Amino acid sequence: MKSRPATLGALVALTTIFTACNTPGPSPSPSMDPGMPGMGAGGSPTSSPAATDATGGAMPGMGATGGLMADEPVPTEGAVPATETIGLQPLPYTLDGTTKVFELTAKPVFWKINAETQVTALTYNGTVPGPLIRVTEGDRVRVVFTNNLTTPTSIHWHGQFVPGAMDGVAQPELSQKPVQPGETFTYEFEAKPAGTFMYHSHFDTDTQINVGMFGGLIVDPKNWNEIKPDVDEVLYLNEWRVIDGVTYPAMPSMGEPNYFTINGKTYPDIPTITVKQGQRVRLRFVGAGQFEHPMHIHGTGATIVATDGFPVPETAQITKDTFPIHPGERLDVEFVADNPGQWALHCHIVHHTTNDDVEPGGLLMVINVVP
Ligand SMILES: [Cu+2]
Repeated sequence: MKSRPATLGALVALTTIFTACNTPGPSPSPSMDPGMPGMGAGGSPTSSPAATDATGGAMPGMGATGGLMADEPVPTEGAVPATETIGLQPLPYTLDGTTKVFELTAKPVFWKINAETQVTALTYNGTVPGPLIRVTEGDRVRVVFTNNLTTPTSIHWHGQFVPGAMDGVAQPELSQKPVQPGETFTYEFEAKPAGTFMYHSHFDTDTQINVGMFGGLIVDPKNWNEIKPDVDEVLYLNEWRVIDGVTYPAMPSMGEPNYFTINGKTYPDIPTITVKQGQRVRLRFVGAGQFEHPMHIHGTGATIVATDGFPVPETAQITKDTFPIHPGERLDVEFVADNPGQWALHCHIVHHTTNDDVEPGGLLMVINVVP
């Protein structure tokens, strides 16, 4: 095992350096040129709504655009221990005529990414990822969304062809105003096209998405019952930065994160997928964070059957054993489990298979093919 204290010490030292570099000050850095087009003094986009107090100054703990700065911890205000232990649970709905009505509430919770590690997460319905909304292409979908965070937010339906006013882009205000704390906003759209998607915040995205504000969205084609595989699993990948028990947004500007999760958990807390020999298995990879993850499967190849939800025509399908998943990207892959054994599925940026530099951890899970 690697020396944990030394590593942690180095990280803290690095944090201190980054903190010093990133503290907003009067002297503009090259990336915060006050003369840049579209930028106000201090580097704030002039078109963005500013979070201000009554005197017009930025609120404590908020950047000038209403979001956290990279070196600021996720606020713990209002957070309670999560009552659920796993995310992506199917979200029940009620019917209003033929419209499927779902309810989502944004709330901060303390979320365990493994037995020892707790993060402060901003969530939908208290889990990471948020619950799974699964509908059929052509369904009328209504989502009644309440914001119980202490900061504004919104929901974007990543990959869905929704009307402009339902697209959730609240920063800048292309689709709507941000949903303020305590407010409710209703989204409604026809589910199309079919495929693998996610929903996520589209306000202060550099912070909110990374610390849990994404959830499951699958739209099945109308003939799904005829074509569906025996096993169908969706895997949302994201990253965390936890220093001395304090959660920070995992941003490329802060260097490598130190925790990496599949569906909100690190190895060894990611549930094993058990399949019977001969079954057809679909894995749906989703890049929910902001780092690339080349996911490598042992013991088999798998065929890419859909990219970003769109089916790949059979004549264009390719089979691989390593699947680069970029931020925002979805790859659906399928294989027939013809090789019995316990097979690793892991990121091949192998640092991403550590928990705070300790291996094994992170983006590593087992597919158990039983005879
Ligand atoms: Cu990775």
